[in-house]
Amino acid sequence: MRFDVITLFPEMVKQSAEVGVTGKAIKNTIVTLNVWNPRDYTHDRHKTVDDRPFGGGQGMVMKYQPLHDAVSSAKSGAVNTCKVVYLSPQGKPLTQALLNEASQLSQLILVAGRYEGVDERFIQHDCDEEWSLGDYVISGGELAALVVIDAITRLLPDVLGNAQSAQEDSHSDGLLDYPQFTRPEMIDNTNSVPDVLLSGNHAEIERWRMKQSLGRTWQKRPDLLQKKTLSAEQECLLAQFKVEVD
Ligand code: 9WO
Repeated sequence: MRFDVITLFPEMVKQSAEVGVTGKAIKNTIVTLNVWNPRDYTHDRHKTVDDRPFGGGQGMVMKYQPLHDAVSSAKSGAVNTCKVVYLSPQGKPLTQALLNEASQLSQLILVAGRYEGVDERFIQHDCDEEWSLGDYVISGGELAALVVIDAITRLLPDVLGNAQSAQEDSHSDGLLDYPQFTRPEMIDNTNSVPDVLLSGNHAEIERWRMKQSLGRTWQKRPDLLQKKTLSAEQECLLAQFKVEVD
């Protein structure tokens, strides 16, 4: 899969992506990452990428033409399926389901805005979608683009060592993760690891983990539970959880 990021801070995007899981995927050529700086597509002496907003007001807006030309360059290679996405708080809330879908694309062009945003005509004419990470404002779209790249890369075949691990993640089944423990068994002279996890009974461990996932989702994110239909066994485990917390 190919990612292209339109950004005034190409080094920030490149350097961050070269760390960890995304960095490994780039090294192994499972993903390619290109960055395009709108400043390189300006034609004036001062390399102007922003201008004052029509109608007045605070701050600056990114100009149409450098953004348009940067996206055109990013589209130059031949690919099957490509989407151009602008990252902003006005976008569609990003979900695991949307990311799963996007992981099927051959190219994703992510546009990171700065200042007070971009000329609206760029969003209308040049972008296919607008995505939001959540209802908060950050200083620019770069960190959002990096989140999208990270979340999609880990879904690609052969990226995570264990082919199953991305499927087993929190949210892949619409439930929160169960609690995890590692050595030592005792902290502050208290044996605080649930006995079942030390029992070696794998069927029981699986049932306990499902019960914890259901219970924690019920406690912390009841909105997620409302969207799901539970199996008879899951209903039973959740009922047990509720009795045990009482
Ligand atoms: C800044 C600003 C300052 C004064 C008055 C109004 C203002 N609006 C903004 C603003 O929203 N700036 C954005 C910064 C412009 C687009 C890129 N920026 C951005 C993206 N901030 N937050 C995001 C973002 C992206 C995805 N998900 C969550 C937040």
